[in-house]
Amino acid sequence: MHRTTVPLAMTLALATASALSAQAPLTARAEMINAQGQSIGQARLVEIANSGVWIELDVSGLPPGVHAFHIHQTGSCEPPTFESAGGHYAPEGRAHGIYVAEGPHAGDLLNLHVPQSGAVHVEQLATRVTLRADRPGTLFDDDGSALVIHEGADDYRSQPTGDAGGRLACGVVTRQDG
Ligand SMILES: [Cu+2]
Repeated sequence: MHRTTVPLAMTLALATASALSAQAPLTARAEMINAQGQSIGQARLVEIANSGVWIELDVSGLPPGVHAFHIHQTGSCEPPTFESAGGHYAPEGRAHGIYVAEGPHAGDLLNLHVPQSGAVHVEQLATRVTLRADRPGTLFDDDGSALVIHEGADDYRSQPTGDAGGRLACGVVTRQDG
C-alpha cells in the first residue's frame, strides 16, 4: 500500500525526532469523508523537526480534475457542506495564497491533480504548522483542525479561499501518538 518514499520519510522523521528528543515522532491522522458521510480514504500526518508537518493523503472516489487541498481552522466535518470546518487555518493572520505577498495561510497546501481513476496518493509538507501542543501554529488548538478537499482548483491568489468552490471531502485531524 505504501510507496518506498513513505518508509524513507518515516525513517527521516524517526531519526530526526530521536536525535533531538529521544521520543517517538508526533503523528496524527484524518479519516476523509465525502458529502454522503462515507470514508474515501485517509491522511497521515507526521511532525518533522524544523520542517513542519508532513502529510500523506491517500483517497479515492474524487471527481477527476484539479482540487484545492487545505487545512481548515475547526476540527469538525459535518456533511454535506463541511462548513463546520470553518475557513482556512491562519493563526498568524496572513492572507490566502502562495502567490500573495501577504500570504500564505498556515493551512494553505498545494492542489491535488486527480486522474480519471478518481484516486490520488500524494505527500505534502505544511511548513507553518505543528502537531505540538501549545506551540504557534499547532493543529491541536482549542477547536482542532480539519483537512478539506474542494470542488475546484486553488488559484493561490484569490481572497480568502483561492476561488476553490465548495467542499467535497473533509477529515478531522486526530492525534495518534505511539
Ligand atoms: Cu479549503
